[in-house]
Amino acid sequence: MGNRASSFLVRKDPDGSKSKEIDKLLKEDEKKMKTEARVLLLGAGESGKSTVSRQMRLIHTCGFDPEEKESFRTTVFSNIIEAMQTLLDAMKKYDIQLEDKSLIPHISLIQSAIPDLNPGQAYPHVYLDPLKQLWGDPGIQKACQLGNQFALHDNIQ
Ligand SMILES: Nc1nc2c(ncn2[C@@H]2O[C@H](COP(=O)(O)OP(=O)(O)O)[C@@H](O)[C@H]2O)c(=O)[nH]1
Ligand SMILES: [Mg+2]
Repeated sequence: MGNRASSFLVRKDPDGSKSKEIDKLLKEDEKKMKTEARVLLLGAGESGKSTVSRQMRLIHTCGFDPEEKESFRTTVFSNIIEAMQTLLDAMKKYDIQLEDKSLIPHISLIQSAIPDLNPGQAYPHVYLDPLKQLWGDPGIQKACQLGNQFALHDNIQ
């Protein structure tokens, strides 16, 4: 088995150039690692690990490239809808009613599957009024006040 593996390697790298290339990469990595400070962030979920790491990137490196920023934008969209779904679920759990009953038809839109946005795609306009109106409802705000009881992200306000 060992012989077969080594003969395979020899065939694939007859002049040893691949091996030299790997050695060079290892040396470069070693050099790079000597100048690198590695930080291990430990903490419970939602304790701020990702936020600290993003802050360090913003302060000490050149921040985020356009592709990353675009991925954040699509994440913000799904987070907004997910937060509203969480609030509607909490209202059911804590028996809180929407004060404005005319908003009830908006619930099915919010509870339906969240569309995946393509890069550069605007937020679907159909969500704008339902989100604004639901957010303005005292029932939703009451659920929001109870947010610490069902792990509502505290950045939704
Ligand atoms: N008030 C406050 N909120 C924070 C701070 N750092 C993070 N957060 C918020 O806490 C939540 C969880 O943060 P995140 O970095 O995702 O936590 P992780 O789960 O440990 O990665 C997010 O809503 C953050 O906006 C902070 O220093 N102060
Ligand atoms: Mg995180």
